Amino acid sequence: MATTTSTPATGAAPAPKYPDQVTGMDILVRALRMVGIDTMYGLVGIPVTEVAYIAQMQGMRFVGFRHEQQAGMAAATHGYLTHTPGVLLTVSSLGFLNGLTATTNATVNCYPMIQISGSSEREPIDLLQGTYEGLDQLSIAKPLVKAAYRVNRPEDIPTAVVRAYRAAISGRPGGVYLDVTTPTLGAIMDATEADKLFYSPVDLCPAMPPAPEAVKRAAELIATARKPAFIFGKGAAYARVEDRLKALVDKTGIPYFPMSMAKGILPDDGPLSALSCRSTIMEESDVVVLVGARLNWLLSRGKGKWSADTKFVQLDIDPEEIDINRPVAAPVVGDLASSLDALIAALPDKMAMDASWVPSLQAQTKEKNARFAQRLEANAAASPMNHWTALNAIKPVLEANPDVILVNEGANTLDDTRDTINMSRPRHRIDCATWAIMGMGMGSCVGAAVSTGKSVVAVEGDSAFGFSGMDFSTICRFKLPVTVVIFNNGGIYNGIGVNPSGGSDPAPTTLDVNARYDKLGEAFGAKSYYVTTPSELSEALAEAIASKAPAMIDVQLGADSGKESGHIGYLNPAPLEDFTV
Ligand code: ADP
Ligand code: TZD
Ligand code: MG
Repeated sequence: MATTTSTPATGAAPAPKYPDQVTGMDILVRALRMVGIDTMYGLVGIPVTEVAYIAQMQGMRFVGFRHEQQAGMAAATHGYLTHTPGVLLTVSSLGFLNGLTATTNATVNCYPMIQISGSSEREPIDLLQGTYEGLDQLSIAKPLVKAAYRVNRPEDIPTAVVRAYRAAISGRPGGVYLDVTTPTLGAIMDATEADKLFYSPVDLCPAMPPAPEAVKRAAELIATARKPAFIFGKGAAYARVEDRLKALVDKTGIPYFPMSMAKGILPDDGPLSALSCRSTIMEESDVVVLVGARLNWLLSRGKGKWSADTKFVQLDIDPEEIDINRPVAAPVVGDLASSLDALIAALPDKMAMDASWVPSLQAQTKEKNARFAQRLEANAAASPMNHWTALNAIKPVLEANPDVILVNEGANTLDDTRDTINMSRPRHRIDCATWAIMGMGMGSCVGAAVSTGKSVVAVEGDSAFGFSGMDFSTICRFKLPVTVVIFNNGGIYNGIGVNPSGGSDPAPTTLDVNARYDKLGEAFGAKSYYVTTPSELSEALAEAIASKAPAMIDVQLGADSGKESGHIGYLNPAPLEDFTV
């Protein structure tokens, strides 16, 4: 087999004689296309620039970013929304590391993606001889991702791509790292030899049905429960099981509570939605069925308000997830589609549920909703606007556009938006999720718009936006139907922090309440708005969504809007009220 695996130390790499010869880069792109990858997100430079050009040449979309982390967030979102791994392409060293933050975050969130990074030739890396962008990337990636591989020969590329794909998507999905060395990318092979390397892999995401006895155990527990509840997580949204969940809820009449990104799997305002009854479920439910949701910090790890008597049923693909914080009485390990089919079939037509359980949750929902509406109403005309004023203006516009995907990050901006905006469709809410990270905004907008073709609205805290703001330019260059709404209260949590030394440096939480983010939108040619009243905001948002073009809305809030850490201030090590005026 005619391969050239070394690159000359100086001068250009040898060029293949097309069509008789191909390079590792040609093989890589073709292998990706063979498993169905149609889009690559990334940021190019040595040694992967040609990979992106070849991708475009071969009919694949390449979405180039300003920062690798955001390209990675886009790939992760693509994976989550399409059930196909998103692909991120990075250069070596810092480009790799920048992207790795997103691949790690994808792993934590169970989003399938593959980061493909060029890396320098091995020998001088291993002997620490100071090669161009030399870094032992594979070793760094390994502990942070679901799987990591290196390809050292062009003829191994198709196998490596299939393995990366399988690792990303099968079982619990996650981020996969594929290290491709510069000599491998540049290696030249005979085209006819290369042709023999490709194959169509069979059943890339196999069903993993649960054990019948596990289903029976779960069905019996659910059927005999007096105050049961379902908790839907983003694993259920990802698994695309909304029809099965509807059938399950219809059959049992059991109420459901959605985690943040599971909002809309079934309508938030449906008759059996217990969205406002989280505490009651924790305190009173005798049987709680976790469906693609982990009993992690977002559910108080099964402690705190949770009744010690609550029994858990857990439907998850990962057996290691069972019992992590509380004993699970009935684990159902399998893919959700198979598990739900089996569970629905195993459940009797009649449940032992207390006749008063659902009506009591419905009454509570009504009362909570009325109180919430009162709060919105009380703030509706506040001037300057606060988070609630702005959300009251946004709510009717977004709820009238249920097919718009909502991207959301910040502290108060996250918590208050999640609580205010009802969702009615699955996979239409993407947020900072399991790690509560800032810096998923612009990348997620791009990934959502590119992978679905739908319009996207991002509601961003001014701090949160700062982490990814430059990639608003990517939204503009690709002319995506994305509206970015920035809640500018001038800071992390708010803009009224005081430097306790009395010096003139800003407080740690203070940003710039007078910043004009709309001018940033203008800089990249987006339709941009600066709004100071609720009516200006709702008109701007409606117009921006209707335009199906990039738009930026700078929402001027008062600097005093928002409290430290939003709804999770209790996690701070000590109260900091003294530092806030
Ligand atoms: P949330 O933050 O919404 O509570 P998590 O990310 O904590 O959701 O939990 C998602 C869970 O879903 C993970 O434990 C993951 O293993 C599981 N999961 C992901 N995909 C599937 C699937 N296809 N079938 C079953 N479980 C899945
Ligand atoms: N860095 C990263 C990567 N993730 C984080 N979560 C933080 C820092 C800490 N942090 C939060 O947890 S929320 C937040 C930061 C910096 C920003 C909150 O300010 P905001 O929203 O302007 O985005 P509000 O509306 O002012 O609360
Ligand atoms: Mg802020």
